[in-house]
Amino acid sequence: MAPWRGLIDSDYRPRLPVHPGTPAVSLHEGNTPLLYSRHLSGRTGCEVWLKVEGANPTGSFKDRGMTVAVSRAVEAGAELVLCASTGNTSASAAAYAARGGIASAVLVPASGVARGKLAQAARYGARIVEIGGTFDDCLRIARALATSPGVALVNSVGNELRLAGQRTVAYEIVDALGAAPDIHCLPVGNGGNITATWQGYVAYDRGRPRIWGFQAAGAAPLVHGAPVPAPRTDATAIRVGSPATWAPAIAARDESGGLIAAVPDAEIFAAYRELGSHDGVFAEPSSAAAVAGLLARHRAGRLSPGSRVVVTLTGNGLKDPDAALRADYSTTSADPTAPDVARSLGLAA
Ligand code: AN7
Repeated sequence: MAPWRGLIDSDYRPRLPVHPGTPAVSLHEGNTPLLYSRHLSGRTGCEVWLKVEGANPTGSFKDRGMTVAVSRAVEAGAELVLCASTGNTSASAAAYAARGGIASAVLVPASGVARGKLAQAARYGARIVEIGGTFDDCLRIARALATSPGVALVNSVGNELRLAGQRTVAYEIVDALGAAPDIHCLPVGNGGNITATWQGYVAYDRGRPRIWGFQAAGAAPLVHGAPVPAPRTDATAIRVGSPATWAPAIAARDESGGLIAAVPDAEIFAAYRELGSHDGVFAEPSSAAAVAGLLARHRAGRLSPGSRVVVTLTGNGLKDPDAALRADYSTTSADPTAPDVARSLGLAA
């Protein structure tokens, strides 16, 4: 079998907005695992699959769009890749800019970016600007600066390059399952991913799932139908009060016969723990919002038994170690002797 070389050099290339001369700036993103979840299937009476986007090179789904956006930025002679971010976009943009040999600058809210994501942006060499405001403030400023010469804004809002790359997640799922699932669950922040995922199924034309999007209850503008000035949730990736891709996200919901619903943080973090301890998949809290939403629909009797469901786990749990260690876990200590360790583990001597 030929080795995987990333999305631009894959069979999906004809579906991506690249030219013969576009340099492929790639970290071999895509081709992520689609794992059957015995635990969630058992709990819901459905067939539940996990699309593990945390297995991408920078640990989130953002790499799918970033390979396209940065390849085209390099082709166009850009000197600086710029983005606003709740964390994952900044990690991805900085990595692909480094790979493409150009500089990057990331605008992030001064509080609320998970530490692993900041660590990534730092090590990929981004100029990091911490802004005393929300993600929505960062995006407003990034858009204002995007007209400067040599700057390539790589946020997904209105960015066909990013969306085209992110559509590939649907192609991979259809290719793996042989058809579209009945339901596709995913977390929703700024609205780009729900838009691209839906458009991907439509473009691939082998069935259309209902799209079920989930926002954190304290940051659920698409559910309320109005912006949330001070969005609140510990799932920081989706702490967005004014989604820039608003209308297309609503269109994805409505055209698919789906929904966008809110899930409280307590349920998000319960699902977060459950995924790790029952499925061996460590996803970040925002990703777990999609699992929490699926379980809530099941509890409410709104999930038809036997449905085939795919859940996008958008980001890797390692990105947010503080969240991981805030959730309950156990350690015991022992002296450096086998008998004492046996005692602390309750093993027979
Ligand atoms: C793990 O990094 O917006 O609805 O700036 O990192 O397309 O915004 C991240 C979003 C879900 C929501 N899960 O996707 C950013 C950023 C994770 C994320 C979302 C994000 P969108």
